[in-house]
Formats: sequence, C-alpha cells, structure tokens
Amino acid sequence: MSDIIQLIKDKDPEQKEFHQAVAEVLETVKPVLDRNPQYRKENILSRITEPERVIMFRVPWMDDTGQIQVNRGFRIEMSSAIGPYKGGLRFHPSVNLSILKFLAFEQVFKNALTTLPMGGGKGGSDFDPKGKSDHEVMRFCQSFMAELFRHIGENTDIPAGDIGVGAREIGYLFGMYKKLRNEFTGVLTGKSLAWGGSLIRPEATGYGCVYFAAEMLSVKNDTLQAKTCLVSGSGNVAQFTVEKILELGGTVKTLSDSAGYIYDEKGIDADKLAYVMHLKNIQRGRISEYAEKYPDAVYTPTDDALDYNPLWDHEADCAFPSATQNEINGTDAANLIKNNVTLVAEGANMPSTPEAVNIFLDNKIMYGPGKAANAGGVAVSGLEMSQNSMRLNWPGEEVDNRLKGIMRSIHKSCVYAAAEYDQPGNYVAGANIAGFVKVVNAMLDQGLV
Ligand code: NDP
Ligand code: 2IT
Repeated sequence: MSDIIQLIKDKDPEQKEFHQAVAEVLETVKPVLDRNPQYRKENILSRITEPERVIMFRVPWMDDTGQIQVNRGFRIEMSSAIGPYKGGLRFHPSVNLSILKFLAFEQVFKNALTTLPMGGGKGGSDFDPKGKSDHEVMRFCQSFMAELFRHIGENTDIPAGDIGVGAREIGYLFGMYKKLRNEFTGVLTGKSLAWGGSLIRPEATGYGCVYFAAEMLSVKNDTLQAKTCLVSGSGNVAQFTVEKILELGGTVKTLSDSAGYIYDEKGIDADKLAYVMHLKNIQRGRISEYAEKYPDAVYTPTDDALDYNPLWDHEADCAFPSATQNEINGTDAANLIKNNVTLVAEGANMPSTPEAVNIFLDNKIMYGPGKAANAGGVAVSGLEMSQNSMRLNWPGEEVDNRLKGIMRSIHKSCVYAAAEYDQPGNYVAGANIAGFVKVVNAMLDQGLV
C-alpha cells in the first residue's frame, strides 16, 4: 500500500494534492484488499491511480486590448469503468495537473456513489475569469473548445462546471462545440434551461449537501432546525447551501471569497442571500461589499500571515466548507471542535487537510466527506444527461425528489459500507469503500483494458 503511494510520489513528486487524495482512499480501502485478495493480484491500485488519458493543450486567445494571451488547457479522463468520463471544468489561476488529477480521482468514487452510470474526469485551465470582460471570457471558451471538442462527446466525456465555470462559460463552450460538430447534443451539463439544461442543476450541489447533512442528523434523531451554521465560499455551492439551510430552519452567519469573509451575527436571511446572489452572479463583485450594504456584519480580509482561517473560529453547530481544497487545516478543525461544531458537510472537494480529517474522526463528530456530501451536483448532471437522451424535461419537483433520493441512498451506502468494515459512523471509510468496490468490480468484469 505505502509502496504504491511511494511509487506515485516518486513518479510525480510535485503533485501534492493528488498524493493527498490517493493516500486517503488507499488507506481506508486496506481492509477491503485484505478481504478480497484478487484485488491485489490484479494490481488494482496501480491501475486505478493512473488516468486512462491526460490531455494538455495550448489555449491562445486575444484580450480586449488586442494582446495575445496563452493559457494551458487540460482534461483528465480518469476512469470509464462504469460510464463515460464525467466531471467539471475549473478555470482558476491555481489549476495544474496535480489539482485536476486529485479532482478527477475523487470524481470517480463520487460518481460511483450516485448510483448513476458515470465514469470520472476533470478538466480546466489556469485562465482566471475574474476581471475579464464577457467578450474575453467568450473568446477564451471558444479557443478552449476548439481543441477540447475532439476529445469529448455525449457518450465519451461530458464536462460541466466547477470553480470559475458557471452558466455563462457553459453557454460559450456549448455554442462552439455545436458549431464545430454540427450537432446539438447533451455534451455538457449545467446548460441553461432553454437549451437542454435541467431544473435544479444550479441548486443541486448545495441542496444535496444540506440533504446529506440532514440525513446524518436524522441518525441522531436531530434536524437542522435552529442550528447555527458556518458556510465558506460565496459561489454556486455556497449560495444554494445557504438557501436550503434557511428553508430547513437553520441560521447562517458566514460567507467568504478569496479576499476575506463576512460574519453576520444576525444571520444571512433570504433577502440578504438574494443580494449576495446578485452581487456574485450578476455584478461579479466581492463579498466585502456585503458589510457595506449590511453594516451589522463584520468583514475580515484574508491574512496570509495567519496559520488558520478565522471564519472557522466562531461558535456554531455545523460547518459547510464550500470554497476550495485544504481550506480547513488542523488548527481550523481544532477551532471548530472547540466552538462546539458537531457536523461538517463538505460542499467543496477535499476542503479538509488530512490533519483536519483526523481531528474530526477522533472527536467522532458527524463528518460528511466531499465525495459523498457534494455528489448532488454531478447526480443532477446525470439526470440532465438522461433528460437530454430522452429529449424531454422533468419538472423541478421531480428532479428535486430524485436528488433527495440519491443523497439518501449515498448516505445509506456509506453507513452500510462503514459498518461492514467495522467502522460504524465513519463516513470517510464508508464513502471510499462503497465507491471503490463498485468501480473495481466493474474493472475486473471488463478485463485488462
Ligand atoms: P464558484 O466559482 O461558483 O465559487 C467558488 C467560491 O470559492 C468563490 O467564493 C471563490 O472566491 C472561493 N474560492 C475559490 N478558490 C479559492 C481559494 N483558493 N481561496 C479562497 N476562496 C476561494 O465555484 P463552486 O461554488 O462551483 O465550487 C466551490 C467548491 O465546490 C469547489 O471545491 C468545487 O470543486 C466544489 N464542487 C462544485 C460543484 C458544482 O456543481 N459547481 C459540485 C461539487 C463540488 P473568489 O471569487 O474570490 O475566487
Ligand atoms: O466536483 C463536481 O462534482 C462538479 N464540479 C460537478 C461535476 C458535474 O459533472 O456536474
């Protein structure tokens, strides 16, 4: 086991995030390998940690001043064991092979948990949409798709959104794909409603994460009613996490972006959330503006000199990290425990460092890891694919009910798998084992390919 991790580290020493994601999964599936000797015999761990295909390409585009810019584009096609490659595109200056390989690796198990037939992939670019005009974003997306289109397809690889890729970017990407292929297919998910999108897809990750939290609480005969929650981020996932928490009777006191966070003692109510949605999705403004609009709220700028994030150092019952990877370190996790947080549900992918995860597990709090708790987004992407194939649109209520059913089923799979391997209540073990077994059995069925 540690041999495989060492080999992976030796091969790509700089891919720290990928090593982190792989180590977590491989450590938790050790008892599965001990019980199923054929997995080792078939060298499953080496096979599952090597992407089926990695695509890297140049993305040249012209900015509004007439200067030529060049970014790097990627698509990691990690696993097609249980369906076509499926996963989002991230546009953020930090994007590199390590980050996309960790995301693609997580996506494989997450997608397996959804019960839908989707393999795993991830892609994106180091392009930063922040501060760019709509025309610049459009030209970038068109150039990106001018290469990506030859690698994807509705039965091959179906990208979607992630950080920096929302409805606007999906629209430009889809338009270029359609032009190049001369076909109108469901090759991307997260499309607008008028041209093949699904109701509830924008809401799905945030809603799904809160449904998962509600499932964890229901095991303890508890609900979100009157719970105080800390939410990080202020993008797609964070916004709809807040919306669903409010609907279920909870209070949310924080939101953030990369420049800082706001703490609103009175709570972010529906009107304030509507303001945040307009600020972030239409004006593309900063969360600091919230504290100008609502002076009772306190804005704290990000301080890189601190070794902890003060957002996580407030009294609360629940935490919903919904910004980015490794945003909760060991100190933050200890602060959450000190402040009486008993539930953490991850809207973001791998937001907790290994030290933080261990603190949550040692303290036996309800801890829903990203690949289970945030699977609602890709699950509704899968439902969007089904609707596209059938050429019809389900009503929002039907999609929402299916989403609830899927989150309930993911929760149940985690609970069963954890219990089967003598780790009751450990959702990390449960999610990794349940996803791993499904993918690995499909690989063995299909032979050495
Ligand atoms: P958005 O781009 O809509 O929002 C991202 C938010 O996180 C912004 O508030 C952004 O602030 C903040 N953020 C991004 N990078 C950093 C950073 N390095 N440090 C601090 N804050 C940061 O993305 P989403 O809401 O879609 O994604 C949020 C998380 O959820 C990601 O981890 C993503 O992988 C995960 N996820 C998303 C799904 C989806 O369907 N969209 C599905 C499942 C998981 P700023 O604007 O300043 O950059
Ligand atoms: O991390 C994720 O699951 C996503 N960004 C959503 C992927 C998708 O295909 O909808």
